[in-house]
Amino acid sequence: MFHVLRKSRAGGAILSDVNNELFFITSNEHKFREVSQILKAYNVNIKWYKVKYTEIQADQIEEIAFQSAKLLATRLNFDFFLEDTGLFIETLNGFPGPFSAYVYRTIGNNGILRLLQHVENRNAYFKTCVAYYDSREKTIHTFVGVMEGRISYKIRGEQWGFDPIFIPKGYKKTYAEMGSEKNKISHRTKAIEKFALWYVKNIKKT
Ligand code: ITT
Repeated sequence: MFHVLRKSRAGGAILSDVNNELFFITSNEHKFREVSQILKAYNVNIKWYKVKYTEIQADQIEEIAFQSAKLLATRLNFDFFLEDTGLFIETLNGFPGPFSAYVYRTIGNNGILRLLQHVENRNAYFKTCVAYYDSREKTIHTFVGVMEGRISYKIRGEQWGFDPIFIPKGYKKTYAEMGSEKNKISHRTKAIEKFALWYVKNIKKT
């Protein structure tokens, strides 16, 4: 998806033109590691940029990612992207979804397993929405990736976030047990690959 923020100023000198750099804004080191790895295959190098900002609350992670990028675009004069991710559990009507970070911090994986105690329907999916800000065109582009799967009955593996309780469709292991194999198939990989293909075609200068 593509949104114009405001018209570009002809000839306006901007940092991204000078440096030709791409920044990934996140507070999460696991995300940064995964995304850097995925983008290597596309020859896209990124720099980690940490900045505090107030994330809006919304029902859709696409809206959260877009509004976050829009807010940061008023403060940053270079090309960047960020991403928002949620875990959506079918039997809980999509909860925690856009509230995933809060739920992880509060009840955590044990809390989710308790909510699903004696529940047979374990269907769930992860969704990531990447929002990229093009500082020259003043536009925001979004890219979505989804991975369906199910919630395990126990915590399995020691990776980050919900990885120890999520089993992707077609697999028996949790994301946490899969190690680096997660990065070949994950929700984040799908969203970042869509972004990378578009970025290499439309933006990246060699
Ligand atoms: P940002 O600074 O990039 O926003 P965050 O950790 O707050 O980092 P999100 O809001 O996108 O990121 O993530 C919501 C929650 O989902 C958060 O608690 C993560 O631990 C968890 N999460 C995100 N991606 C995940 C993944 O691939 N595997 C497991 N858990 C994940």
